[in-house]
Amino acid sequence: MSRVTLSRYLIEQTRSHNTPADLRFLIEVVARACKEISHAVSKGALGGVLGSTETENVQGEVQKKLDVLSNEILLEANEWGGTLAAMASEEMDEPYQIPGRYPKGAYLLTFDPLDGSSNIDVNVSVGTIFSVMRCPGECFSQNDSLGEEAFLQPGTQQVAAGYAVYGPQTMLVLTLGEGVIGFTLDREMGSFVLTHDNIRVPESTAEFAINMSNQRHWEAPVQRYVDELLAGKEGPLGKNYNMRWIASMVADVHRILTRGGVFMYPRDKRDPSKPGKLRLMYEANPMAMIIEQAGGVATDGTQRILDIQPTALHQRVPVFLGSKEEVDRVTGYHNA
Ligand code: AHM
Ligand code: MG
Repeated sequence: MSRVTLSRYLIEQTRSHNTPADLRFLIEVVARACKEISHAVSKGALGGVLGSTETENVQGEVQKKLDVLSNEILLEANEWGGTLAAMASEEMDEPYQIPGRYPKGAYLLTFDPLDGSSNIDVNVSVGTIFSVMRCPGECFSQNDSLGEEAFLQPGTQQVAAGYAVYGPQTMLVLTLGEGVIGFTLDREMGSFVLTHDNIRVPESTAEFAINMSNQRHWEAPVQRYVDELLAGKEGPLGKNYNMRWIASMVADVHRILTRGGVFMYPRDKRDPSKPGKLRLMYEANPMAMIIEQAGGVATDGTQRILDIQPTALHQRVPVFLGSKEEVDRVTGYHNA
């Protein structure tokens, strides 16, 4: 059977599912940028790209050289194609405006250019997460610069979401709102090849992912749930659970899409101004769309992540996602 590349898959989608041609082009360009980031990440010390810059991002976090480089790669790849009204990145304070010399388009692109970047220097998987929405109304036809309001749409409005994971293999996982598929980068050919059709998250699981070092800061429902997981067969859940924490959301979510599991980054009591660590627009929403499209569940502990009305571009939210049985249970404990 001939190999189905990302380009071919997207062209077939355009024909059979009326995926608009400009959305197809946009996804192709994002994928091309991910190939470039994959290449830079894989060079490591040989490319002089490891280590930190002197700067901090808007979240007050130290930026890695590869955070900055990946951000630039995504901006440069996507600014000229005429598909976008604006972009927003975890690494930038304000929305990025399409330069006046290029045409504008109907979509908004948000991304975390290099998620899990604390893992870069230790050669552990990192990734790029992205989300596509429509620019509301005819906002792309205005000459003015776009403010963050255009981006403040609930995750249900996403028309596409995906991530690239830069691990032993580079993979691109994508949803256009009708299931989830995965492509593996063939480095010799330079193309993403369809390798994972119709990815599904198993409903039940015996594996969980959480940063246990924060345990003393968690709220009561999470304390209760994790106590029960740790109690194993002798506890109320009646089975033994295994734990994994990669500290790259992309890699943890990829494992859950592959063999099930529950991922948690709860709110904790350290800093009331930070309700969780992960960002709604760059991490939680795209991953929630992917997980739901694969049959899993994603909540902030009390409600569906995709229903949250964003109030700020860089808003943080608690995240519980993965196998339905477990996410429903921990969400139920919050709502009890
Ligand atoms: P980043 O976008 O600055 O890399 O932060 C997000 C990452 C996630 O990939 C991961 O799940 C989490 O932070 C790990 O946090 P911690 O270091 O607290 O374990
Ligand atoms: Mg990041």
